[in-house]
Amino acid sequence: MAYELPPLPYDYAALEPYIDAETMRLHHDKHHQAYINNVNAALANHPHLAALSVDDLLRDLNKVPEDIRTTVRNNAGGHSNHSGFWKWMGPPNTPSIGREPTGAIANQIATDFGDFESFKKTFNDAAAKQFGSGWGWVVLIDGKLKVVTTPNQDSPLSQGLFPIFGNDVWEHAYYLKYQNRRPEYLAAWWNVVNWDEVNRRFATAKG
Ligand code: MN3
Repeated sequence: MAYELPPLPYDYAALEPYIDAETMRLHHDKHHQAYINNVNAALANHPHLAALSVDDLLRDLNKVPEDIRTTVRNNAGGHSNHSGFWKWMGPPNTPSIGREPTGAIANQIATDFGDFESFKKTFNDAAAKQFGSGWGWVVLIDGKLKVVTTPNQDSPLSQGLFPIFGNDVWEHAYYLKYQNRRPEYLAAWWNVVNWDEVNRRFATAKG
């Protein structure tokens, strides 16, 4: 069963003014679709691997034959990362989107970072410093929230970590609107974080 592009759970323009419609259209319809096409092509002759969920594939890349491992790491990673990304964002100025975190994640942020501002600063600093393309992530390590980054489309799943949420700092995620101003994009992005979805994933991370 080949992987398929999940529909965006909102309109292309829904994240305006923080993320523009044209960026969303290209990012979802072209970039995400390309990762899916590439991983499907790589797995075309490996039905036992293609039968796995994309996340299970990423949890153990050693089971992927060496000649396609880098292609799978990059493109299955791209598929998994973006599938989560669309869902942990949502239209600003609607309940549980943007503003302050809610629920269990709010308490965990307060415990581990003191307050939301310190947490955001830690995340934004790490993501701003990620050299070239990559992602900033929030994961749980030994019961504490940690901010980590990965290069390219590497998934935290391949390091045994569950990505609670994260932000895409590839230029394709922000260049049309923010050009080279990655820190401005990072600051604006918090306005579209879907805290209900983050709380669902936080519960999964806790197991
Ligand atoms: Mn992207």
